[in-house]
Amino acid sequence: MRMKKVPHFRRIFGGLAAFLTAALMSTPAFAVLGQPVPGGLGLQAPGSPMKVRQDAFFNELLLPVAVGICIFVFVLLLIIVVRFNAKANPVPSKTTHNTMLEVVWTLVPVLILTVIAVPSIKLLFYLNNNPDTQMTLKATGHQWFWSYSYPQNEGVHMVSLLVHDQDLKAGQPRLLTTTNPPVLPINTNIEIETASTDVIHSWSVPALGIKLDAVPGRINKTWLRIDKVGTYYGQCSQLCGQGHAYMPIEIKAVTKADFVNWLHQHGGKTVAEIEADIAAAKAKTATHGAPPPAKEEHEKKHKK
Ligand SMILES: [Cu+2]
Repeated sequence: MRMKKVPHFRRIFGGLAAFLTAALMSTPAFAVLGQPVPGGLGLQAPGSPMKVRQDAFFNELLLPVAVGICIFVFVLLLIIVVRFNAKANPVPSKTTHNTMLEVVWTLVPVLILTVIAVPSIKLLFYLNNNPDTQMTLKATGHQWFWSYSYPQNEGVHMVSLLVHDQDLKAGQPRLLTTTNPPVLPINTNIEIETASTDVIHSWSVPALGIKLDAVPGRINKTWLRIDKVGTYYGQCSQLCGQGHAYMPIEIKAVTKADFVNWLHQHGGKTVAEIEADIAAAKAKTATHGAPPPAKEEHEKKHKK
């Protein structure tokens, strides 16, 4: 019986290992930036420095720790099944306490969690501390779509609706494509603000490493920097009702020059241009700082 089982086991494990290796190695080859791929394993390819750091945290620390713990528990289980079954071990030990073992199995998990906590908190600080941002995008959640505005440019806003299956063009991913995606420049620190007009939604784009709840009655803020030109897709990530699956997020990341062109086409101005306007207005109104005319003079003027 035993002789027969060994090759069978080896075949299953061999096949599994070959499949995992092939799948893991082939993922980057067909990885598409900004969207999930059929049969994809692992996280989406990064398009932002925040996602690069999240990937490193997951792939270099969390995943090895999790796999190590799984293997350790699996091996312990195998030992118990083989060595301590009723046949192999007819008279079980009556031991109930072991001080050393209890100290170890309390301390080791605490140590593992501490090791994870340090880089985790560092990463949270990086993600949450807005550096100097050069522009703002505000995403507002509605049941069931997103609208966007550029607070520095009052006139520039858009409503992003789901493109239904029958209207999809070649290459447009299903349930992710929108009618009117917001455009953002690459290599720019962008403040992201979220708000909601009804229930809690969550604005999430996996390849950019961003997920921010959109809560009615308040504005949440974070920041984003995009490294690569491309189209990035995401979905509402807070169960918000019947149409939750049908409010995708699509972002077009373009070069700074293309962004300025796009902004001008939509009647908007860059932050630098707005600042120049303000400086010019300040220069023009500098003389308005003079004291108001005396009371008598003012009355004389109005009597006429
Ligand atoms: Cu939602």
